[in-house]
Amino acid sequence: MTGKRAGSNLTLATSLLQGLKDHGARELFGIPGDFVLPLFKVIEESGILPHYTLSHEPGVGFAADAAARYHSGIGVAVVTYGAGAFNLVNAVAGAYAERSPVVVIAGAPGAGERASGYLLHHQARTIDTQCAVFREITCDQAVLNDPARAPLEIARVLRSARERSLPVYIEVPRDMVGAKTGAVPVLERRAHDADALAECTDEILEKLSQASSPVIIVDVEIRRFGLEDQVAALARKLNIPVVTTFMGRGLLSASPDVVAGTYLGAAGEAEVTRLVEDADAALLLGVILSDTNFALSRRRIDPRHAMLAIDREVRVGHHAYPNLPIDALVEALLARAKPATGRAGRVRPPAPAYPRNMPADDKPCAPSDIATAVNDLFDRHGPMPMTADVGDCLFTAMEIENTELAAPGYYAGMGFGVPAGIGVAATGRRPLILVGDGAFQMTGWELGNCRRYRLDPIVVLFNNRSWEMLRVFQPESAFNDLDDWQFAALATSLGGHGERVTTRNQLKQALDAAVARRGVFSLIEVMLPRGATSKTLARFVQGFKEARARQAPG
Ligand code: TPW
Ligand code: MG
Repeated sequence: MTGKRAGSNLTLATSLLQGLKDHGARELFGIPGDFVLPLFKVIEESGILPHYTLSHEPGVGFAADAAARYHSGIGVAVVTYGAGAFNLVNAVAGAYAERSPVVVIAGAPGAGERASGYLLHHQARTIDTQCAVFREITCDQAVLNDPARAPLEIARVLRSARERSLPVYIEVPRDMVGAKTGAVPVLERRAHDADALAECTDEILEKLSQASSPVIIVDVEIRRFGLEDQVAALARKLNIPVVTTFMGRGLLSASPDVVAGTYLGAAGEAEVTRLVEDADAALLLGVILSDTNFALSRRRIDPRHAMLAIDREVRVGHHAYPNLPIDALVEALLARAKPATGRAGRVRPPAPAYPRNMPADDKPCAPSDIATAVNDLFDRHGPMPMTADVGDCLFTAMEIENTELAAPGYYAGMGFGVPAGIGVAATGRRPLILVGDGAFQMTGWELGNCRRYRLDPIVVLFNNRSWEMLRVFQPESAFNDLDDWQFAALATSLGGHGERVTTRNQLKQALDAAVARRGVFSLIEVMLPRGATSKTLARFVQGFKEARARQAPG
């Protein structure tokens, strides 16, 4: 534990905010309401952490989630009771699914109001229904109704968020905000068994050394725990190629020498698919075993050859090692691995050929042209951190050089891209946001908050006037046709710059101009024909239909 602040005259609110900061929070996102107005007052006046208010709670949740992903630490969402908190449920469910440690700070009625005998505004069923709902989608909860116990409760919950890399829930009854309390300690991490770790490490290293074609597959937990450089070092030492999952796209962007590409099964590069499906030993680090990651496998990874570390547990074949944190495992593997000699040359995978040199002509843009144009842009100006929404924009992102990316590749909740990009911008970096018109209809309005905070994300909006992702599976349905909302024209009234482009030359010019334009958001609305998809989405749909046909009875 760190020491208590002597002679503390902390209130519960200041102690909570300082505790969040001491646990790695760098900013807060929120929307006030009467049940959190007193807390927001302290947030604003104490200045302990910078705060960003957005327009709709889903955006708050996505921004906090993306900030957590980019910090490899916690993100914080502050909302009012009931109407505010329930609006956050979907974003927190997505954060749970994708293992992003979002700390939900929710207001609640005070003790006097609880005893008033009235139903309270924003109450759904019972007063505690809010907490019950969040219990399902968070890994630990604290209701701060006792100032004496609050510091330890907060400390336990924040430790849970960091150790499990999952969302947590902290409820602040509004009459507790000014209560006197102590400082929030930073608790020591829970111990793991050193013998179990050594045995597990040796078992994994033995299997890898026996294998003739091993592979390391990485997914988001290695980023959540800040392990990308260590994993790259491990791959180099063992001379084993690394692939990311679909969800893990963007990992190890700083170590292109070890990354062979992204595993997309039947929809991916044949060489990458072979690396995974022909492997006789597969070390899966932080991998979510989801359908989006593995449903297009032509051949499943043999469980006897698989070694999986996720959620503080390691499975080696049929052996399970509970309570082994992935960071301890990676550290031990790196320390005990002997440099491999037998497999010389394997670690340098063939560099995937991402498309480059888009002809800047007057031809209309196709989705994959956007990937080419972004690759060219990054070549000219350096890579930018990215966020993407669900839709063809996410598949197009697979054709962009492996670059830092936050996207809902597993939970697939639409509306993530724009507010997530705002969350990234709040961390001090300038993101490139990829989003479809359908998703933009959901949360694109959040861009209107950029001017107040001088955030200047670049948004590339794939406008096909269509829910194209749905159309590819069900072309006969007319409901997939959307209207033309003229998004670029809205940008000025939202405080940014908007431009509609239809040709490849216009796209290139607009991207260059956006990079040069600082201080306001830039919205590049790329008009795409209905029915056109990126090459990757076309392959994905084809592979998906084949997989479905294989599974169909009869
Ligand atoms: C919260 C279902 C998945 S993809 C999609 C829908 C409606 C269409 C996306 O349209 P957009 O992109 O953004 O124009 P594109 O490339 O397909 O044209 N509600 C939520 N999440 C999901 N995933 C859906 C519905 C869906
Ligand atoms: Mg669309």
